[in-house]
Amino acid sequence: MKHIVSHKNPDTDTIVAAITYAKLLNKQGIEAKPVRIGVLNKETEFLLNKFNVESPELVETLPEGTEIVLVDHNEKSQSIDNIDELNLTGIIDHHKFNIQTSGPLNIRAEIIGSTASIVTKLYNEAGIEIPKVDAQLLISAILSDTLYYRSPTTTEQDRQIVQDLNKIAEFEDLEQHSLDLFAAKSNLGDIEVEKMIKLDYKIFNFGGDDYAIGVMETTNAQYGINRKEEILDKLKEIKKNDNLKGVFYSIVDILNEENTTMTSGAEELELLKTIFGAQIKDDMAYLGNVLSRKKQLVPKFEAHFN
Ligand SMILES: [Mn+2]
Repeated sequence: MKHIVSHKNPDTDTIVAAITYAKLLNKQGIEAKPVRIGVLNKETEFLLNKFNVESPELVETLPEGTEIVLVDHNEKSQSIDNIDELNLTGIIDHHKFNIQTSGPLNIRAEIIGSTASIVTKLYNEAGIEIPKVDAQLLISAILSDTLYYRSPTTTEQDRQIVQDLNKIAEFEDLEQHSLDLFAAKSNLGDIEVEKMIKLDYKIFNFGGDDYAIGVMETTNAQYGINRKEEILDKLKEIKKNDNLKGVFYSIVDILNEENTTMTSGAEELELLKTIFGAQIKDDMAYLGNVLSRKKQLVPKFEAHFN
């Protein structure tokens, strides 16, 4: 049984890719099931409830030798804890690659806005009809990962795939659906601050040191900014406890396309000024129209440190 593994701090794209890719394999007569290694975010929870889809099973580790395929990630630090004991046979992803494997594997990687777009192409290449609910999920993941085409990671293919999928999914108003998803994601209630920071959070090695970058994509940036004091305290604490060189937390205002970033200290703030020409005010860095960690934040950090 192949286990389709979504990434840590899962987002809608990785969960939808795991569910729909496992189903595609099932339709091809291959035993497969999706798994997740973290709590669903509010957006994904809303989506699965709306279309009455079961959440992938939550696991911490898998039995030694289990065959796995990674979706929407390829770095071990973002994957299941005992990955080195498992039989990794495939990766479907749209991120930069940073993995060393002990055996050969099937890799499908593209420069495209979402892993869900790639899974749609795999369905089409296999000549297998996409069930309506899967078309609904795939569209949702593409709209989510591209921030309704606002992210610079968006490609013409993503738009075309959504148009084609919508012949099956039949959303009357795609933009309204994206707003519903973003509203669900933005509704954080009184979530504990560390959980909030780590909802969408990745560790990167820049120039030999580990840095963490958390992102809050939201239609209600004020919610995050109002919690500034506790966020700043927590970022310092995480830096110390998790042995990081720096922690960044970007509040991405999806509708106004603005990035406000908080950091674990003054040095990190200074770094943002150097790398991004950020304006610093009230202990926060204003980065302007920087919406994508993958395409805008990480490459600039790497260029700076290398
Ligand atoms: Mn993705």
